[in-house]
Amino acid sequence: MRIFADNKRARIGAVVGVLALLITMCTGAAAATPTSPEPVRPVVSASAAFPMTVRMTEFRLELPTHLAPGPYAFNAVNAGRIVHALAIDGPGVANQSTAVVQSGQSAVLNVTLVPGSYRFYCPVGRHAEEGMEVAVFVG
Ligand SMILES: [Cu+2]
Repeated sequence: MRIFADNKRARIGAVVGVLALLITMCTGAAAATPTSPEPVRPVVSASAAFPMTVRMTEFRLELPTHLAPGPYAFNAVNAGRIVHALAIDGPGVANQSTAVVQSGQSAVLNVTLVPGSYRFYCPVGRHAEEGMEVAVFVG
């Protein structure tokens, strides 16, 4: 019984050691990123889309301008008074867009972002030129 208890303690010690190593590795990777502010990070699972709200008004898009690579589910919320939509253009994403979103409604756009520069904009009328355009750095 005593041997079993020691074994269990040793196994717990090993698990704690591995976790500490993983945390150190993650921290090291974040510290190596030269840009600031720190990117908004997706969930740990590489396959699950990270939900992120993009607020649309006249004439602005509100979202972080620095994101970590990974799959995202952008929830485009129309908080304005007229119709808008969310479109994304960049590496691996060729002008993907939600349908037109009515005032008070929302639509989800699923895209996977890779390191590089992206343009988030509203493709309705001249809304992008009016200010509904955001450059987002992924990395
Ligand atoms: Cu718009």
